[in-house]
Amino acid sequence: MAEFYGNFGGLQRTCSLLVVVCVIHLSVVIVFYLRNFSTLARIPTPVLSLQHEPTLAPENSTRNSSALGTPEVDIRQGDNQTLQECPETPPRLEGPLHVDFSEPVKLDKLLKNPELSLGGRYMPSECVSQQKVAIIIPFRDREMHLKYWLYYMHPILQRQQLDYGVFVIEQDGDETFNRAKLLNVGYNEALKEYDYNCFVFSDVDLIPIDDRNLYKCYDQPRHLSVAMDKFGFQLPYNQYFGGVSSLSKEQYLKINGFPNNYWGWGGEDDDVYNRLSFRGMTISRPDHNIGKCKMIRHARDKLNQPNPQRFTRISRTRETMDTDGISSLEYSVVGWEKTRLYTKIVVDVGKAPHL
Ligand code: UD2
Ligand code: MN
Repeated sequence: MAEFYGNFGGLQRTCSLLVVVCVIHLSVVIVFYLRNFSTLARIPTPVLSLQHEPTLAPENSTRNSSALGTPEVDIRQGDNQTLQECPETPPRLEGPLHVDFSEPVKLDKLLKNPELSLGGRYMPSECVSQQKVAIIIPFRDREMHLKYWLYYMHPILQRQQLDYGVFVIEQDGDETFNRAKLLNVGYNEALKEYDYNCFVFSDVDLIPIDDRNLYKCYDQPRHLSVAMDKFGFQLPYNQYFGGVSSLSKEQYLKINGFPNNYWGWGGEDDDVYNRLSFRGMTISRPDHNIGKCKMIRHARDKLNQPNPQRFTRISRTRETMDTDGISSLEYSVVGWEKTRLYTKIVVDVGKAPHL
């Protein structure tokens, strides 16, 4: 019996010890639980809110995008809300617009637009754009035209809810102008900055006069400037692909980009048309009313005289397109400038061969 009581005393001590250990364990668990709970409760909104971040957000910033695809939701709005994909038809479009080149325009208001980031970058704060659009402008010595372009185009592109960047590709030096090669340079340089999957190639002197003409990409390569005032608001011919056009990255690569060997005015747009049709693509266009646009009147530039080789070159697109294009592009960047309205890249594209 004494032995039993002795054992019982031991058992009692062990049990008490066990109870103490359990109480300590429970308290530790409760303390940890409460601490984590209060941390979680503090996480909420502002951390992820980039909605009205000032202009220097990195170009490759926080989008939760898939490889090429369009992100379906965005985490920029903090308050536990996710952004939906932008609608097919942007809700703030105005339709026909008043565009006038007779009065000078001022860019000061645009330069203060907090929604534009350095480099002429914009993405809507209210939804996630379906595409990432690089707008490429071939350029030399057309400051006044560029000013009009920026003045009219930024508000239009914003109403179109595009995630876009503007690239002005300026040919350095005083060699003959090479529009198509500059466009290839623009494609290449834009991709170094952001995961663009759509490219709009636009003359600096063309403005759409209806904002329903969306500057984005379609199932087929798109010709956007279909009814120009300079052609009496008609297409000059069915295969015409000049002015403003858009190609997805995939469409552009399928044709090996644009030709690099058209020096001077003319023919390069027809070569691009040939490339597209040789690769089995067709041209998509907005309807005639929506596709109306205005060109700023100008004289032929001194260093952009009609290219005498253009007709022979156009007749040989099929043989040349696989070797002359983005795959054979050579140039060097001479300088660049970023403002809130554009990224300008100054390039040496080489010399026209002497005839
Ligand atoms: C037509 C086409 C254009 C192109 C060109 C033939 C239209 C509206 N456009 O334009 O897409 O096929 O014929 O090459 O029909 N540029 C400069 N500085 C220069 C020269 C040209 O910036 O010194 C740029 C500028 O963006 C200009 C573009 O190249 O808008 C086309 O040159 P253009 O405007 O002189 O030729 P245009 O109006 O006949
Ligand atoms: Mn022009």
